[in-house]
Amino acid sequence: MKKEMTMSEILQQFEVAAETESYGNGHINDTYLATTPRYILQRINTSIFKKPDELMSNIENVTAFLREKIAAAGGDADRGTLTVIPAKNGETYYRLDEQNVFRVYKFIEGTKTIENSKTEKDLYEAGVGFGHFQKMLADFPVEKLFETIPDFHNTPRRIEALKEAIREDKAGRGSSVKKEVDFALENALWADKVVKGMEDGSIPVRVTHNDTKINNILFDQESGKAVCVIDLDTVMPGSALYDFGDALRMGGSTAAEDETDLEKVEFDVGAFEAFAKGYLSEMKEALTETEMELLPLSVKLMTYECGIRFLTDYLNGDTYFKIHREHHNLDRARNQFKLVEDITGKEEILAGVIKR
Ligand code: ADP
Ligand code: GN1
Ligand code: MG
Repeated sequence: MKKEMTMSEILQQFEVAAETESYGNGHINDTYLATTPRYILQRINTSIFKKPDELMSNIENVTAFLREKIAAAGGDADRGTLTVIPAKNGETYYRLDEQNVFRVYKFIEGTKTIENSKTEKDLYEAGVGFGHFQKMLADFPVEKLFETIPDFHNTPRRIEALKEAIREDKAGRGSSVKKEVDFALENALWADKVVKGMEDGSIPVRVTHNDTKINNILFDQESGKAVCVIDLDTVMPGSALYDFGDALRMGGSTAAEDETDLEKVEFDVGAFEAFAKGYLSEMKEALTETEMELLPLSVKLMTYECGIRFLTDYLNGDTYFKIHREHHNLDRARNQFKLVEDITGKEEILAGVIKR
């Protein structure tokens, strides 16, 4: 930090008096738990989210919109969506300096996140949770949203970024990842499918979450039902296919995203079926025929895209995703590419599941 301030002093800017400890397993922001009473304090990653005011405006608008919807349906809005605690200065965040921008949320009690070990019931509930989230936002005024990360799921642009990273080879790692680079480029052929469809109008543009990892949903500790979709930093115009595919990228894998024993990394058809059942119980009426058909492909696409993002970051010297060991991003990329191969072999089975 340029200026020095303890986390407790930061919290005082939100009129919260509490101690803090590090919390959660996110790859992007620094998350702290404020104890007694409990709040979530986050340092927004401003090298990724360059305009925190626009980011927080999105979150304020989306949560206010969801709050009304949930209350109108007789639900508990304090649990069903995030509550932003404003800072003393009246803003929704506190800026200490350019690198240190903080926000506080109410801690949603009685919930848990699921990292790796997940059951079919968890996946069904996650499908309901993300599907319901998307359904509630169907009539959100899209013109109110800022694009917090431009071209976030523009897969062809992600491939261009990979090519640039290969050319620049900033970290001198290019020669060690030839196999992975070849795999990425050989598979680039089908990767523009969703982006093209959105451009030519055959795939509708919707308000989507865009980061539907299973640990971005809070489940009720007792009933296991989805309570709240969190990590709203990337809520932007997008495709329903992004949210469906991204959730199964992690939710459908038999192993963790960074498992290095690739024998253990497979795509679980049962998990796919369970998630799809939950998701379609909310979204079946809203989806077009084209979207339905592309559900299996979306899983392969989002897994592939994430793999090339990890590989690109590895080539760039690990500047985007947090890493916890040497070659972590390369391990993640290899893992995602193994999953892509496995999904490719199962595409017909997945299409059969959706038909049923
Ligand atoms: P990142 O963008 O780094 O992934 P998240 O917003 O997903 O950060 O938060 C990281 C973790 O903190 C979540 O996976 C969840 O476990 C926990 N968390 C975040 N917000 C809340 C909240 N309001 N109540 C309870 N837990 C939360
Ligand atoms: C990041 O923030 P987190 O950990 O929920 C990333 C996602 C990736 C994911 C891979 C803003 O998600 O796009 O799919 O890591 N979020 C951002 O695990 O880039
Ligand atoms: Mg997260």
